[in-house]
Amino acid sequence: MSRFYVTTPLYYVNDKPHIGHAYTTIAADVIARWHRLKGDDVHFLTGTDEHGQKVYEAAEKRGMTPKQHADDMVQPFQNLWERLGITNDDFIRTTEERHTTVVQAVLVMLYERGDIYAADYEGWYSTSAERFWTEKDLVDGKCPDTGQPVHWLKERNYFFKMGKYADQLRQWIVDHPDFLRPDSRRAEIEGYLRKDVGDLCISRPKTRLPWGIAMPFDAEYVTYVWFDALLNYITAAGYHPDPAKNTMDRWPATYQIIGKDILATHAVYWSTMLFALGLPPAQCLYAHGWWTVEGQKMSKSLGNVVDPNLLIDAYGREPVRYFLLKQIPFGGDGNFAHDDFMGRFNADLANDYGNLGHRSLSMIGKWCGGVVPALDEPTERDNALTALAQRTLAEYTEQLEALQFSVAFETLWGLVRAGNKYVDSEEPWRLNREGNTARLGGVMRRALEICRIAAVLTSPIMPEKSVEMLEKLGLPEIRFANLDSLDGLIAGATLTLGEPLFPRMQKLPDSILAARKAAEDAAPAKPKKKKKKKKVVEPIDIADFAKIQLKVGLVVSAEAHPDAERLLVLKVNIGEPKLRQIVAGIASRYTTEDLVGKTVIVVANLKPAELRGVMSEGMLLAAGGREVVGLASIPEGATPGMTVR
Ligand code: ME8
Repeated sequence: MSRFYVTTPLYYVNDKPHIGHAYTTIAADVIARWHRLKGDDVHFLTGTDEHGQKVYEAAEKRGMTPKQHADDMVQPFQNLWERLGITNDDFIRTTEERHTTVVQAVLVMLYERGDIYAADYEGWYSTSAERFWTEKDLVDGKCPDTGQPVHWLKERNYFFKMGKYADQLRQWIVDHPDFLRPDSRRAEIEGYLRKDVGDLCISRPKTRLPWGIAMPFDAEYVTYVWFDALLNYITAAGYHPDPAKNTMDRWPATYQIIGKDILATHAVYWSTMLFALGLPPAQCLYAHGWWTVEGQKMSKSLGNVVDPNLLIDAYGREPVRYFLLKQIPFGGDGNFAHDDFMGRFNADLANDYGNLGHRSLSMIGKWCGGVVPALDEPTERDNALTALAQRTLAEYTEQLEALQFSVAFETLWGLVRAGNKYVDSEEPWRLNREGNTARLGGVMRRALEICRIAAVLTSPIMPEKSVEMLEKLGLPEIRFANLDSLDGLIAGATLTLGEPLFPRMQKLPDSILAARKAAEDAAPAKPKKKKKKKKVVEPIDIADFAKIQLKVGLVVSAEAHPDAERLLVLKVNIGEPKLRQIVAGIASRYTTEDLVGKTVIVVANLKPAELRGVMSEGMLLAAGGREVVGLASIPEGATPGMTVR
């Protein structure tokens, strides 16, 4: 029996959970359920992050103390996990004493050892944004977030010697290629670690933020929320820096699942904190991608935040669990649209899986007495089906255990579709007509066996539907056995036809249509465009055109702009000794991963300009206006630096 420990982030209780939170938690639940099914000793931890500025502000807005607010807001999370069938073994709140006392003990230990020290921090402080900025962050000398004035502030704070452990982390990543997944995330952190890693400010003066775990060696300060919250993964597992009080036997975690937004805090802050405690990082830190909704970023102001409760009410919890993990490869970004939901539900669940069960059961009801038929002597086609089932089990296991959920389901659906094809080509209706009962029974039995395998293998994602399917097949429970053979049912057991497992959806439920309309109505009205005077484009002569230097460029790296969602910051090789940094407004069309390795056309002699605080030394040619349709393409064989004309 192997030990398996999986964690989700601790979600902030500043607001209610949405599909993004549900996504991470469902993924962790599926992998936890899978390992339990296999008989492993599983521990699954989730919880809530209840300190910090965000929670403090949310409580203030509601006229509550932060603790009252947290006690209230933790409930929508716990209720949602119950409604989604999440089987966490523990739920930690960072305001619990089992956590706060250990965080304080860690702080004392690191302070006494010199890994935490006090120092003065100086910088531009924005009272409106309640944070420091560097000189180059400022826009016209003002706060880039709020546009309000900033003032120079010198503040004493406590720092964790993060930089001291940076080399250990660099080496760890080299020695443990499976630590940061998927690969693109490892590349991102390797890039981050190429720069100097400074020390981490881990305190906040109470005068600025009174809500947090008190610094045990200085009553004027609270602990920075990230330093506190990250420790939950071990405080919940029984860690204590005093060996006499330490009961932790679960670390390192097998999987820590997070979203890509909190990759650096986990890969860098958390790993170096663990090194300071003499502990290894998790075996795998997996940062998945980002959901948008109906093509837009989810945000309160757009009124398009999807409440998972609405989806559960309208579609049922298990199709929701399936859809979220099937729709996008785990690691990539994706878009949630109700029409896609209906399409996938009907194709995968109603047509493929549900229909294989329903049509097989109804044929057996009509022609084979409604009991599990006996197997007959296998033909070549039957043996091929068995071989496919064996391959499916092996591949499905490997893919699921690597958190490649959508790939694993695709593999399994390959078997389900093969089952439907098998029924079509064996023509049970013909066998019945011809009175070939032995073969008819054998064929239908194999179709049912595929339903059994699909039901067991999907049980981590749709457990109730699996039980329902297995009951129809005359099996009392989910058993992880005989999954590589088409001989796991009990011949003669009574079958139940009942209702189809997933009745086809004819149209979107009314509640969804109403919510979608409400979101559209709530969306801020787009400002009416002033009628622009039609620009008259004056012709230029060739000499003017010749002034523009266009070059072939190769995108070497791409990252999000720190301050503008529409923009990406690229490093482009245009055949010069130094890479060009180009800020391009193409984030609505391209992800950073799309761009690396792409050949583009660069306007190379444009005057450098600062775009939202980041210097841009050129421009890319693209089709479209503000909404980019695509980058101008370049034929194969063109190399960086080549002139374009
Ligand atoms: O960051 N798409 O909490 P948080 C996919 N308290 N996943 C999403 C998402 C989206 N649009 N939006 C949120 C915090 N998530 C800290 C973590 S851990 C010690 C402290 C998911 O409430 C995703 O897992 O902002 C992301 O990492 C997490 O919610 C952030 O939750």
